[in-house]
Amino acid sequence: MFSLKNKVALVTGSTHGLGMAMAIGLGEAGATIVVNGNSSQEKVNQALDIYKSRGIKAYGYKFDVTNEIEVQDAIEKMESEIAPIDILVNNAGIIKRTPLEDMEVEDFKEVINVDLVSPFIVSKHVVKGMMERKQGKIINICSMMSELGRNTVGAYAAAKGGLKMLTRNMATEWAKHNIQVNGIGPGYFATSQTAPIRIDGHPFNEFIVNRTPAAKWGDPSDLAGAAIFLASKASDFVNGHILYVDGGILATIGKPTNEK
Ligand code: GCO
Repeated sequence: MFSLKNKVALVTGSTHGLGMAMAIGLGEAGATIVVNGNSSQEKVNQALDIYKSRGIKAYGYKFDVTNEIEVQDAIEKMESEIAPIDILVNNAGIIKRTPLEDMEVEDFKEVINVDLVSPFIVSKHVVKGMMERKQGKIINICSMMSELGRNTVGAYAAAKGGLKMLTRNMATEWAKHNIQVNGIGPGYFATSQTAPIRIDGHPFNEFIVNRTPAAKWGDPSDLAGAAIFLASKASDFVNGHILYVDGGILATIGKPTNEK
């Protein structure tokens, strides 16, 4: 039920971090992984070496998920060179931490463009093949900020809140084609994106450990199981669901700092 044997999974932003961790999980469940990054072909090739060192069949494509021409060309290329895309994980994303009143409009738009518009762009070009084949899995990587606000991440919260509703609308429109669209909402994970707010002694580091019932930051490998579930037959009747992998943050109002 959880096997992804003979499936092809495209994971955007999978040269490092949470994208790589989820893609490794999908690969270890049997999927062929299509790795994407936009920084450099070298980075994509370095990532391919990591996947292959773990016995995962992987191919790499450098393209900008916000550029519809590049996306369309890349998807046509990979589907002719490899095989149709069975599983799409829209993971690529950025964050800019600035108080809203100080944020440049261009910076706000860039966050919305990468974190909300690009999942629409990539999904639009992958879903047509899924509709023809009458099957497919799309997983949008949401966030705690799909549900909660936090100082300085207003653009990111707006994008991830929108991505939650885009996920539900994709599910609404495509479920009849046997395409399941769901989301994963990571809690706070130890990645390069959170490194600046995770350093020892940083007030946010202590805050998150205290705010999380599991009392720790997540390890990227903790997301693999949720990705495998939503990519596999096990979730064939799950539509429009955001699966939070957050150590319990959303289950609680938290506790006083002096309470154990
Ligand atoms: C922040 C963090 C969060 C996490 C994640 C939580 O600045 O609050 O970067 O945004 O990265 O998105 O789900």
